[in-house]
Amino acid sequence: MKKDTRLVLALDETDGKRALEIADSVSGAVDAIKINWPLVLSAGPDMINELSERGDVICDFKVADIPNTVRLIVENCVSRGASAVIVHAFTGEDSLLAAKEAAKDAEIFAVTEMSHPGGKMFTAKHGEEMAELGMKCDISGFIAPATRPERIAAIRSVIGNKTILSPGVGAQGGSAASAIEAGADYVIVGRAIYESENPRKSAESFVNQISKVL
Ligand code: OMP
Repeated sequence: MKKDTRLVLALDETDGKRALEIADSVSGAVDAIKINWPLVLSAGPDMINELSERGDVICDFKVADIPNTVRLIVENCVSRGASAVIVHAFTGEDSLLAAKEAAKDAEIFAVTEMSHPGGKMFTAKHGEEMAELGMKCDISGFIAPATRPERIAAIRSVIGNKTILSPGVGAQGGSAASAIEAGADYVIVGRAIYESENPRKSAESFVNQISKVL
């Protein structure tokens, strides 16, 4: 995945036509587009193929299953052109290894601690352990919350120079600059871009905030 603007768009827009328009409008301002269930369920999985023709696509299906099911899902994403797949780490070592093996040259990112308030109930308590497991399985990187930058720093201290992508910027209250300063490589932004009147302008404004702290 390129590392030019350090911005990833979470394209949770559910109208397929509008989603592609937004993807085209932010071209060059984002390093990748993250696709999640809302768009895939409303516009179909071919959306992964369509977006992959435009640039890097991260399939955020937060895969949490037994190794065989994880393998089937990851293989499908990669066959459609995805550059990366997001999985949960709490499923344990065998499932994480299955994801890594199925991904081949694509990247696997594991969730350590979720960004919403509920993320503190269970995931935060095991964030470092999940990061350690991800290191053991040699996955590409981790998802850590922009809503709690100190937790990004904590995960960073466990994972050396592996990649951190940080959601929770904008609509969830986190700041792009604080996330990058705490050690994130990329910030993930959804509603604050795709629901804004001018997604391109909004994406550029995040890129600007990020560039000021680099
Ligand atoms: P906005 O809150 O609209 O910016 O969207 C955030 C995006 O990041 C959504 O697609 C979420 O599913 C995703 N996300 C989180 O918000 N929190 C997490 O802890 C993990 C993710 C993720 O894995 O991307």
